[in-house]
Formats: sequence, structure tokens, C-alpha cells
Amino acid sequence: MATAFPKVSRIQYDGVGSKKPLAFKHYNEAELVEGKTMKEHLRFSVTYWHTFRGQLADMFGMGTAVRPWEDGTNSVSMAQKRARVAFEFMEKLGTPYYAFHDRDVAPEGRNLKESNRALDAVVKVLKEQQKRTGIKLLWGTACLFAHPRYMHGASTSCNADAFVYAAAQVKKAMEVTHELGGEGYVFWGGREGYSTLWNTNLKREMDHLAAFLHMAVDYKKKIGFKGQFLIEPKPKEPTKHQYDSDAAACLNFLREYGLLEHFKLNLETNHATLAGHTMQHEMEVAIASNALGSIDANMGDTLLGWDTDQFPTDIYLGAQVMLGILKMGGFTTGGTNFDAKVRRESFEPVDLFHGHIAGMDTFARGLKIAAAIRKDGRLEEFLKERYSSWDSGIGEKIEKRKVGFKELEEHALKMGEVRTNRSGRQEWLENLVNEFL
Ligand code: XUL
Ligand code: CO
Repeated sequence: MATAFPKVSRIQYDGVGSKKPLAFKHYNEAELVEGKTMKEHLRFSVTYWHTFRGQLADMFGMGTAVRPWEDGTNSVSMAQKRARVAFEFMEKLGTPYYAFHDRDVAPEGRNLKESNRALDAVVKVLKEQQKRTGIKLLWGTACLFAHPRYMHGASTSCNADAFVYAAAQVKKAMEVTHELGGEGYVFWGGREGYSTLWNTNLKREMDHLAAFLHMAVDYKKKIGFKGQFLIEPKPKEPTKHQYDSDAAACLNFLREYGLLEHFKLNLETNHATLAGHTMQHEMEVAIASNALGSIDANMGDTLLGWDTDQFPTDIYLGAQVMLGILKMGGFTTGGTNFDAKVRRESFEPVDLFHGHIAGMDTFARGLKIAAAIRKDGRLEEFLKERYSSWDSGIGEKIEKRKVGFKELEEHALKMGEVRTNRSGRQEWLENLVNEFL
């Protein structure tokens, strides 16, 4: 096959200070950090939907992307050719993983049977390309939000027929994810929410979502798929309110319906900010419940109120995220999936490389910064000291549940006023972190 990127060869690490645009300045895949290679820590993944299906359209204008390998059809043969282009791209970039929706990789047919047949035909090529390159599938998912049949939602639709179709679609998507050795399977409920409560039975819809996920868990066991199930929170867009609105809402939902042991979270930065949180907040919430599975790495724009899905270039963000990942002991089945697209003005194929190189260097730098902060130890020491009143005396007794209000009243009467508060030192800590940037 003719090369799709004739002017690009394998992107190499050229070191800090390099002026080569198509080279890594920080991502050195073999470099050891805390005893593991950068490649093992970061587990970078390319998203099929933005990188190979994104037209770079926005709500005011049509797509601008120039993709010379496209023949203008949405045929199975074009999908197979595109799969080969995708693997050439990932091979040159040096990313070990990719992620897809069923309808990104293969076209939707006139009926379910035809769609499944098209998917099988492309999966054959994906499998052959995975074998050829060693690149693996991080996770698969089903697109349950683009087709008009899902206008009211999929598993939370008011129409039971839509639930049925969605179940059949997820069944097939899980099967192909399993066949391709996917390490996870993601549920992102793009339309699992509402536009107005006047037409919505919220309780019934949430019950249906839970029933759907229980069926998925059952089917996973049935086919012997061992990958991690992940829920991806997002508060809104396209719906006004999505039921999986943030990490805390997802965890509450999973606990309420007895699903928590089967799921972890796939957290995305721009979804966190849309929810009015930081990514750091979302990660802390998930880690506290041992439920952080994977991340969709991107960032938003502080002046735009929607999901801009930009490549993450904020070093501060990269450091915060990697501190969280190191703290939880690293990814197991998850990874750093670039759910990001180049800007509409960055229309040339080479911009796809620039976007990913920027993201990979930002996260590699974030990893090095996070490891340096941990090695330094002052941040951790401060945190430990800040809570030291809980390590002995009355604090320890409370944590061990050895005392109740009666004993605490006796203690308070003896103790007198609370006098031992110490400064939170926020500004000192923020400056301390800056020492490492
Ligand atoms: C949409 C989004 C999705 C999920 C997968 O905002 O993030 O692409 O990652 O369905
Ligand atoms: Co995402």
C-alpha cells in the first residue's frame, strides 16, 4: 500500500532543547521513571473517531480537514483502507494503543445485520494490523448517540425499541473488542440524559440504564471477556443533563444499583471542567473509591463553554494528572487516551502528528515533574504533618471508632478552646509545585 504520510518517518526522541518540529522533546519511551519506562507509565492511545474520522467541522462551518487517502465514500473498502492508514500513523508516532467506537471503524449498514457484517470485515483488517505492528486496543465502545434512532437516548430512551437496538449494538461491540484483545470497554452515555424534565421520567430512565449495564455484565461473563468495564462521566452536551454527570454521581449510581464491583471510571479533563470541577478533583474522587480506570487526555478552553477536546498542552495539568496516576500506583488496564482533535484551522495531515507529539510531550513532562515532586517529598511531608492530630491521642481514637459524642464532650470540657490550628500554606505549596515546572 502507498504510504499516507510520505514525508514523516518514525518520530524520535531528540531531547530537551531540540528544535525539530517532528520529534519528541520529553517523551523518551525507554527512559526509566520510578523504575518503569515512560511507555509503561503513560500507555498512550490514539482515538479513531477524532484522528481518522474527524472532519474538523464546527456548528458554524463544514469540515476543513484534508485527508488525501479518503475517496469520499463511506464504504467498507474505504474503511479497510483507512484502518491501514491509521496503523501507519500510530506506528510512526509510536503509540502502543488505540480506541474506537463501532461506527468509527466501519460504516452503518441498512440494517443491523449489514452493520455487523461491515464491522466484521474491518475488524479483520484491524486484527491483521495489530498483529503486524504490535499496537493494541485500549478499549472499544459503541456509538449510541449519532443515529436518529437514539434521539431520546439509547438505554434511557422513552422508546423500548431503542433500548433493544442499543443492546444488540453493544453486544456486537463487546464481541469485537474481545476478539481484538481490548483491555477495556467504555460506556459513555452521550444521550443518556434529558433536554427537559417536563417529558422525562428520570427514575424510570435511571432504572433502565442500570438494567442495561447489568445485562452487559452478564454478557461479559458469558463470552469470557476479561477487559475492564468503564463509565465515562460528562455532565452535558449533547444533552442538557447527562445522568453520568461526574465521578461522584457515577459512583453513587453504580453503588445504588449494585454495579460498583464491575466498573471503573474513564475520566476526561474537558468533561471535568464542564462539570465545574478540575481533573485533579475528579481523579481524587475516583481514586478514593479505587475506581480510577483510565483517562481521556485533552483540555478545554477557559473562554469557550463547550467540549473543545483540545490536545493537552498545559504542563501544570500534565503534572497534576501524573501525580494522581503515580499516587494510585499506575495504570493497570487503562491508559492515556487522546480524546482530542486538532483545531479546524490545523487541516493538514501533518497536524495530526503535531497534536499528538504535543500531548505526549506534555504528559511525559508531567510524569517527570510528578516523579520529581514525589522524590523531593516536601509536599507529601506537609500533607502527613497536616493530619498528624489524627495519628495519636483523641484523633486516633475517633478514627478507630473507639469513642462517641459522650466521650468527646468529656474531652472537650477538659481540653478547652481549639488552639492548635496551623496554616494551610496554600501559597507556599503552590510555589513549591512551581519549583518543579
Ligand atoms: C464525548 C466523548 C466520547 C467518549 C467515547 O465527549 O468523550 O468520545 O470518549 O464515547
Ligand atoms: Co472521551
